[in-house]
Amino acid sequence: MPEPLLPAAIAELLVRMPGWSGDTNGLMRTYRFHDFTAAMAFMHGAAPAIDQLDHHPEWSNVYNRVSVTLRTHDAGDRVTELDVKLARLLDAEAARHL
Ligand code: H2B
Repeated sequence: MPEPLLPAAIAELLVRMPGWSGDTNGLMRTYRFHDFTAAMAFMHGAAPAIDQLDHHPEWSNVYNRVSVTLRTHDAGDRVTELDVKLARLLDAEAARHL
């Protein structure tokens, strides 16, 4: 089971994660795509890799936007390395649909 990251570690990571914000309770980002179809393609495109990682985002869609919160339920809803990994995975997939 991954350990929660310390506040200082999260702050340091966020400096090099453009678009992301958050704290020990969650990493947050809202992606904006051209339209609804692109937003859906992003969510569907990311789904297999998310399942393979076995670590899932809390995310919601409004038209062309997808808002994401990442935290680890198995670690008391704190941010762990798995959330950082998932953030990078989502950024890579989003770049394919922007
Ligand atoms: N996703 C997130 N965000 N946190 C978890 O703790 C988590 C998960 N646990 N996806 C996984 C699934 C766990 O429930 C399964 C049984 O591995």
